[in-house]
Amino acid sequence: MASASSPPAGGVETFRRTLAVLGFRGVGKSSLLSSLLGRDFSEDYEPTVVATHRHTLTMKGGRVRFDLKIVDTAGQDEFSTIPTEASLGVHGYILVFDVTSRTSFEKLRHINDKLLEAIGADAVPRVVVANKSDLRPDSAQQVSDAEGRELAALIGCKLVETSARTSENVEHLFETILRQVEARTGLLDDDPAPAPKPGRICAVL
Ligand SMILES: Nc1nc2c(ncn2[C@@H]2O[C@H](COP(=O)(O)OP(=O)(O)OP(=O)(O)O)[C@@H](O)[C@H]2O)c(=O)[nH]1
Ligand SMILES: [Mg+2]
Repeated sequence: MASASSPPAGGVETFRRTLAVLGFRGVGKSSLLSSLLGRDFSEDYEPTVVATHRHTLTMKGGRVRFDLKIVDTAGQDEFSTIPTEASLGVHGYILVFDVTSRTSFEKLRHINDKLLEAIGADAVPRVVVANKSDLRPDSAQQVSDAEGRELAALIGCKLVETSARTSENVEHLFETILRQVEARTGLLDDDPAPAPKPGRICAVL
C-alpha cells in the first residue's frame, strides 16, 4: 500500500498510517485506545458503533514519526460484516481477545477469516492481542497463554499480552503492529525491537 510521507524536517520523517482494531464485543478495544491516548481507564462499558482516533507515535529514537489514524470498531462475531472504515486503506490490524472470555477467543479466528475475505488478501500485517492480563491473578483467566500463542501462530502473527487497565504493553502493542506494517518498507529495519518482557510478547512469526 502506498505510504504518505513528508520531507524530512529537522531530521524527523513523518508517515501516515491507518490501523484498525477488531474483536468480539467487550474485549477492551476502546479501552486500549483510551490507554494509548492517555485517557483514564473507565470501568464503564459503552459499546462502540465505529470511531476514529488520531495519535502520533515516534520510533527510531524520535527520527520517524507516525501520524496514526486508528479505527475503533463495534464488536464483531462470525456473522458480522467488517465495516468499510476498517477494510479500505488500512495498513495493519489489531485483533483483540479477552483472556477472561473463551467466547471472545473462539470468535477471533472467525473474525480473522472474515477480515481476509473482506479485504481479498491472504495476508496483511496483523497482531493478536490477549487483553485484560491484569485479571489473570484473580483466576478469571479462561484462555491459557499457550492457546493465545497457538492462535497467533496459526494466523501467522505475533501475540502481545496487554492490560488497558494498567496500560501494560499498550504502547508496545502499537509499536509491534507498526513494525509488522513497516516490514514491507524496511523503514524500521535498523531499529531493532526492544527485548520483550518474559512471557509478555511472543514472537511467533
Ligand atoms: N480489568 C480490565 N477490564 C478491562 C480491560 N479492558 C477493558 N476492560 C473493561 O471491559 C469492558 C469493555 O471494554 P471496552 O473497551 O468498551 O470494550 P470494546 O471491545 O471496545 O467493546 P465494544 O465496543 O462493544 O466492542 C469495560 O467495562 C472496560 O472497563 C482490561 O485490560 N482490564
Ligand atoms: Mg468499543
